[in-house]
Amino acid sequence: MSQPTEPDDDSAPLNLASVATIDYSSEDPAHPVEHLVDEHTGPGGSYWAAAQADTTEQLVLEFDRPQSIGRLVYEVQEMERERTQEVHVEASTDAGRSYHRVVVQEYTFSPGGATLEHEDLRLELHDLTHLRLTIVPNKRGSGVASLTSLRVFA
Ligand SMILES: [Ca+2]
Repeated sequence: MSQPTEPDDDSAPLNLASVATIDYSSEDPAHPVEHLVDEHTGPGGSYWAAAQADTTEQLVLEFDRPQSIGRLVYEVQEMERERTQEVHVEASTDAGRSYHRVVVQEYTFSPGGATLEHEDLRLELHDLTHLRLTIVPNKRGSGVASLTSLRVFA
């Protein structure tokens, strides 16, 4: 993104490490989930990756107290492979008993062209207990589920 997209009204993202617990279905020890929420974003940034290829993975933010979300930003970098990764975002307001769909995004990576996905989603979610991301790394092609960054704004 070449244009500044920061809104005037809301400033810093939530410090997810302090307001939520992050559960995950899989983690490559070399690319742990902490890399999702560190300051190393954008091209070449540290990233979370699943431990194995071609499996659908889940990341769940469990908030310490009901949370409103007005914006969600995430990035994915894939330099090596041509593949389509799909990310389902779902929210729960009842302690994870049920989820409703918020958005589904897919992005096709190509080593010679598109290698960095940057999503910046405006949302209007209230009283969330959980936010769940389901990542399908191989909707087309083959590869490992990964995310470079995940930032949530109130
Ligand atoms: Ca990172």
